[in-house]
Amino acid sequence: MSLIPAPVSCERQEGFFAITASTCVAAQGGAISEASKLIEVLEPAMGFRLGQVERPVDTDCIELKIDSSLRAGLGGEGYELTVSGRVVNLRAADSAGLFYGVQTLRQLLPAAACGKKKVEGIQWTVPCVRITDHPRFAWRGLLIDPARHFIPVSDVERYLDVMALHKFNRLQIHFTDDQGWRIEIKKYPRLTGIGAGMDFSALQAKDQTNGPKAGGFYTQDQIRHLVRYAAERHITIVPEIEMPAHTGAAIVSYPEIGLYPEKLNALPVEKRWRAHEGVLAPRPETVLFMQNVLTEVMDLFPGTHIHIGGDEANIDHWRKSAGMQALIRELKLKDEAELHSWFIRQMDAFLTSRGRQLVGWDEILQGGLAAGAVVMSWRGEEGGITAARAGHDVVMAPTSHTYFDYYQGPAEKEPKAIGGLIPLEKVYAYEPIPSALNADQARHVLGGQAQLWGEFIATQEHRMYMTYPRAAAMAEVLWSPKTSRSYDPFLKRLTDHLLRLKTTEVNYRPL
Ligand code: TNX
Repeated sequence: MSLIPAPVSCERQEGFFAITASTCVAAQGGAISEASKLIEVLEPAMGFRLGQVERPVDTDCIELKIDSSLRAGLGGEGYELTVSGRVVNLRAADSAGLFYGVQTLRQLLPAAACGKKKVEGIQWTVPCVRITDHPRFAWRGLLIDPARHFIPVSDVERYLDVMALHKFNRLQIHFTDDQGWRIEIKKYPRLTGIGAGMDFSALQAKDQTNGPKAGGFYTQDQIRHLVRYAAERHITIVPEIEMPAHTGAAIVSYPEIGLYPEKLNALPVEKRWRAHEGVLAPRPETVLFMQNVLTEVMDLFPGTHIHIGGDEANIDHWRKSAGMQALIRELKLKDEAELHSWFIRQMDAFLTSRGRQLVGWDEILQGGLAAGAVVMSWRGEEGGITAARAGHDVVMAPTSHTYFDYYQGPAEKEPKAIGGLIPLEKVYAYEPIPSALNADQARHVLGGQAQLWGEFIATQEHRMYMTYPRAAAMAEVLWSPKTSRSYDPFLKRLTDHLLRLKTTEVNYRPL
């Protein structure tokens, strides 16, 4: 029984339950769709489809049941799983809890159950257990970066599949950056017409790409499909649209939102990539442009949180621009830093008035924020601490422990990475609640997220190699009780867990 992430409590009992072609899955109401998913996910490896029924029977039956009385103790994502020799009982207050209970059930089966091909001659047994489980944190995230290297839809689907097995519930997608704009916006077709076509990363630094071309984008239909696909796995996709910096691809496509439209418009597209200054000119027209983009983004993504980036703005470019200096005076602001926070607040007010919550990297803290904004702390813990003390919700994502684009072993033995060193053990040791926070402030820590920035990652194989097994460690950091965290027992469980990843055809980094 090598469960990852480890459950809150698990008692092993005598005996086994065996799943055979005659086992039925019983569910009613809100449990029905989760029962169907269970049947679906077991079918490829087992080679048979379990029958779905309404009423449970007292033998050879897996019952999934919504029980709202569990909410007080377990929340919507928690569950109780009891396996006896005759029946399996899975109960949760919500469908999310049933889904996570099913993931645990999959892990209780032989590793072969995770595979996509039929396996013969195997007994599909589940050890008898009593498990009570619920997550420590509400935000259990990973980030992928199709802006730097485009990620085909089917690869995003596989990424979501494996996330689900680890009980992650947020996937942030970094759709836009200097190197590419990857999301169709109907009002501004050149964003993808031009901004998605260039293999800018190859232009910029040849050694950053070693695979297929970086170009490509998601149509709105593909986005809707991915949102639905993720939701079926109880994962919310958090879209990230970068501003006011990391916006090169947008500026090349629409020079009028940048600092020097006259200069850029005079150049052919290919030449613009090197001539633009990569930061927006936050004139009223530009604010409107980005708000129009966000309107379409909100239509596509039903989740509360919309990420607007906000990091690494080189405001020196504003200092040197006569137009931006005039804008600062016109808006009665003090300097470039105030212009940055003024711009973020425009977006904040816009999203808030439409019932959404802005999320941004910790640079958005400078200059004050609306109460609803969520801060993602990446330059260490400081941003998270300041934000939580000021009453903002925070997601911890520090470069020290959660940057999965960093090396995970000695550089000479690893594929080329951006730098750094974050081995498995370091990820496992991460504590998302900064010790500087008191209990009240700590409640603002929604959870944590690991970042797989894509500058150096061009293929799905490499993506999986960088993600696993570190994401298995991160999953446990974010789900399991702090008190049960212990590295050596985790490593033992991980050895078994890697068999599951192997049958799932995940190209994880060997221990
Ligand atoms: C910093 S983290 C960035 C990304 C890069 C990453 C590389 C953050 C908010 N900005 O744009 O891809 O470092 O590690």
